[in-house]
Amino acid sequence: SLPVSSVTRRYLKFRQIRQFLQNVRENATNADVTLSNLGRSFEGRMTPYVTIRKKNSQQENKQVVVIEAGIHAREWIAPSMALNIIYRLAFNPNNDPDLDELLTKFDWIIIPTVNPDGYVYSHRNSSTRLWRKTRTTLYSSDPHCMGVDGNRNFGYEWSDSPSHGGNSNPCTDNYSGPQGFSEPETRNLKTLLTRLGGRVALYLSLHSYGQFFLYPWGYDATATLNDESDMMEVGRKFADAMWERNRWYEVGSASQVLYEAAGAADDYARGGAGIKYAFTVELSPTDSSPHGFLLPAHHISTVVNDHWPAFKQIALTVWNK
Ligand code: ING
Ligand code: ZN
Repeated sequence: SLPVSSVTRRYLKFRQIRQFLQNVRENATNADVTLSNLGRSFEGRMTPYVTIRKKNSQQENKQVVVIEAGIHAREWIAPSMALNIIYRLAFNPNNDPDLDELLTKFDWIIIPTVNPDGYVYSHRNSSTRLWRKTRTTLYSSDPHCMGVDGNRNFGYEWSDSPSHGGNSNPCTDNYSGPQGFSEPETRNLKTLLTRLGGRVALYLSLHSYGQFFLYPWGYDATATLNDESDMMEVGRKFADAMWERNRWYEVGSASQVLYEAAGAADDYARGGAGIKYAFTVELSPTDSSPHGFLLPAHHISTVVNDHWPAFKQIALTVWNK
């Protein structure tokens, strides 16, 4: 079977991700790990997630860091980053002295593939590699027009208007779905956040690519947060930690730095679930890289090594605020 350290060397197929997570649950040395199911995807796949807690912790209502990835199928480095965070928390392979503090302060809930159907489809062959959406078949009879853009389907200020970055045409890559939370994949996340109530201190939605650290609002560039300076402060910590590794990140509101996009996960986390520190991270490579979504697997280890200090830094920053 697959050694757990393989997550730093290759992109795992969905079946291998399930095996990896089972392996982590059984063999974790540094933390207690539970493996649960977020719910089923459109095609009926279980959506695994892990809860990582300090060993033998009795405390039931700790603050939580939630990290989700893979809502967009082709952005393979995002699930890879999520799996690597799981690996580091569960095994502490580099004897990182910060881990005790990170597990004392937070429980960690990590969902590496929010859109398992899309992930499987993008692994099928080279002609489907760049698939972005889910694989819902309900809204068109044209086989080229399957799926919904999960990051346009969350039900906070949802809109399918192109003037807010959505689309009502199922044949487009940013199809918003017929209404907010029409899709099981987004409803599954909503259920988790509702159940966690006020415990979530930090919510991170992992995507690629471009090296952007983004906060709400995505739905409208004229809507601004009343606590934008707090968001910017966390973003600067992330960007400064990345700069130490020679990677330049731009920080700002999604709609102002990139483009308007109604129905994104972080807008819902903030506006619907009431989580103050909700962000989208557009991981490497940069905008100008020739690789884009097709980042070769030999880059995984440097990307995840370079990013881990920044993730640690912002978790500790939100704790202190
Ligand atoms: N980019 C994000 C997208 O969903 C984004 C950018 C995130 C915009 C959050 C607004 C809010 O289009 C990618 N690469 O998916
Ligand atoms: Zn994305």
